[in-house]
Amino acid sequence: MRVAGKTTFLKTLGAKVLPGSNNIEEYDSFTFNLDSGKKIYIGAGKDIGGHTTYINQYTKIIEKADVIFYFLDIEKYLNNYIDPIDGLHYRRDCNSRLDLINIHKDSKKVIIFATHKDKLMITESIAKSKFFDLMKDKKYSEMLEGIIFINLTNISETKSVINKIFN
Ligand SMILES: Nc1nc2c(ncn2[C@@H]2O[C@H](COP(=O)(O)OP(=O)(O)O)[C@@H](O)[C@H]2O)c(=O)[nH]1
Ligand SMILES: [Mg+2]
Repeated sequence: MRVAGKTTFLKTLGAKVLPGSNNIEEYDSFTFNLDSGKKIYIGAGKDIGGHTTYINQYTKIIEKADVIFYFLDIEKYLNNYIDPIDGLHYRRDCNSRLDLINIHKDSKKVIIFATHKDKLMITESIAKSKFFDLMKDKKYSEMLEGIIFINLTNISETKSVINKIFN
């Protein structure tokens, strides 16, 4: 999703993101060193915006990926945010992307980040149960089971989550 924290996450991983054209920024391959000593190799790529125009590239992006990371702003999701400029309904927009990922993911691992958890006015466990309740009848509800609630502006929290995911 747009402004959910994709670039923030990529930078915490260690990508050196260079500005390009059309809202697309490029980065070279790099490695992330896990606390265990293991290294994760991240291939060069593009940091594209979450704007709807990129939705038609989702299939291609998913096919090329080894692991799929999806970022949504949980505060906007739970509060049913409507964008004042384009009128997009956050939930609907988010759900249609989840559906698309679910359709094309094959056997790939999908990791879903519920970002901006620090903006919630309720506890994480209440937020989680509200979220699961909203999603319980979705075709992709199983894909959401391991959802990670996170504050991506907290670098040590993010690094610890990365270590958990890849160990
Ligand atoms: N409070 C808070 N801010 C966040 C979080 N994740 C990202 N942000 C902020 O949200 C804005 C958009 O993040 P960015 O990484 O550029 O989103 P992108 O459009 O998905 O690449 C930036 O100002 C980030 O600092 C979070 O978990 N909590
Ligand atoms: Mg970005």
